[in-house]
Amino acid sequence: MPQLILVNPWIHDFAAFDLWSKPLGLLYLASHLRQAGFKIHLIDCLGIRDAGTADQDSGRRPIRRLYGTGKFPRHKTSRPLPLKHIPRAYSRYGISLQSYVEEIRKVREPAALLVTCMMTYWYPGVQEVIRIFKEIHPGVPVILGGTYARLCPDHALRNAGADHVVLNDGMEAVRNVIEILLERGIEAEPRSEISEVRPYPAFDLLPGMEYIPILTSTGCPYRCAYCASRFLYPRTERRDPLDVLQEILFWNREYGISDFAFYDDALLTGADSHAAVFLEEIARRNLDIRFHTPNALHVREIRPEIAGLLFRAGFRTIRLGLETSDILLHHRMGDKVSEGEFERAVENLRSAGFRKKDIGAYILMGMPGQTVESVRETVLFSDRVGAMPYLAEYSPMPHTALWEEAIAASEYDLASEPLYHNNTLLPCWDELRKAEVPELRELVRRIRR
Ligand code: B12
Ligand code: SF4
Repeated sequence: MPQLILVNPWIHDFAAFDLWSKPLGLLYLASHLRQAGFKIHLIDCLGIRDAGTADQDSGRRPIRRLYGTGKFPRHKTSRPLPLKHIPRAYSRYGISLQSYVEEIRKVREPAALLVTCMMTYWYPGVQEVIRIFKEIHPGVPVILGGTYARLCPDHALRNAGADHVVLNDGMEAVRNVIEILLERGIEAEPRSEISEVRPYPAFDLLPGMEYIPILTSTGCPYRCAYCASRFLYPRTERRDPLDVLQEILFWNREYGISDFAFYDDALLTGADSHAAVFLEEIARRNLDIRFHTPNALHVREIRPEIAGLLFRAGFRTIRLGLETSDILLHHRMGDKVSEGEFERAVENLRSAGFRKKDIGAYILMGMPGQTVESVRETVLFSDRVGAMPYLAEYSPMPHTALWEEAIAASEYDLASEPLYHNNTLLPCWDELRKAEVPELRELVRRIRR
């Protein structure tokens, strides 16, 4: 049986935090390829359990926090050339180099290496895993897919070191991989007919799972100017709510998982025939299950009955996509929130039983044309209304409506260097505005305390 190595690479960045971060796309791919008859060896460079401490600068295990979140192990590393002038520590987050090499060596004759990458500016991790793999297994094909490849295909083709770059998602991506392997004479004996029905993602390949990310739909009906959702998933597709229910029950029953994080772009859209159906069933069963929404919920969808259901079903971490309280700016960015809607959503959540500390509001900072004052006002507004402010720094991306404006506003060459999409750089703000960021952060810290 041909064996494939699937890798979730390290993160090379100024900062990284494990906010229910798992390579869900790669794990779906793993299940499909298993079904197609391949043996899978999965290496999660961001795995915590097998991380070891060999490379960890402090020599200690990373601190873990509530509900499965926490720090990654980290090893300080030199900044890539385009970031040399940034006076900040840069690290490789994840398992040690030695652990990765050992994992790669475990497979004597891999048929291919498959690599994912979520952020456009995380490609140095991709380069590193591919470089090391090619040293150990020269001549074995390497296939790259995921968000970085899809948003920056030319850059990926030229720089990642992969032999093939797959630009599709879902079943198309699976077919592309099988075709590439067939062209190379690598064929497997399918376990069953490759079905269009999604098998569950292969979390069984990640030992010691503390939580499970769930994807119940793809796409989003909104069109925010700063977001790539429309490009990545032009159509909204929803899974059968009873299938979602079965998946949640399966992980809870078979693996004892209590924490679930939704990865949907639009979890609550059309809730009456979708999310409300499986959440009502979960609430009715009175299970020890907690839900988290690291990816924001839509403010507009938080009606009183939905807020009540979220509370009863066991939602613990609520994040709302407020972005800004400046209605004119909202209008320019896609009208995700209209006047009065945020107040109503928070009021509904509070009436349902959520406390202020359970409700977080994401506030976008660093958009072209956005002022520091507008961010400050939004932070104070969120506090006043009864939600904890969370600053989310803007990351400019190709294939978004704001891209051209972002390029024009930035001192960095965003178009040719994805490292400059890094939100830590606040690449679309000038030095004057950046100088006020520590004060904004301090304001947020004070409120959250
Ligand atoms: C869930 C999510 C998160 C989660 C974490 C997810 C994780 N794994 O760590 C959280 C909420 C923590 C998060 C945070 C952030 N995120 Co985010 N996130 C997403 C989201 C909504 C879904 C990603 C996902 O897992 N999808 C589900 C899986 C099934 O899809 P997939 O990974 O794309 O995989 C499919 C294909 O790509 C392909 N595929 C994948 N891998 C491979 C490999 C091979 C070999 C092949 C053939 C195919 C293939 O097949 C898969 C199956 O269909 C995307 C938007 C989107 N709709 O994609 C944004 C997105 C990736 N995030 C984005 C941003 C901006 C952020 C933040 C910077 C936000 C902020 N300002 O704070 C932070 C940064 C996080 C950090 N520094 O650690 C941007 C990307 C920015 C960039 N420059 O690349 C996106 C695109 C959203 C947007 N605004 O447009 N995010
Ligand atoms: S609502 Fe969220 S996912 Fe949808 S387009 Fe706007 S930012 Fe993207």
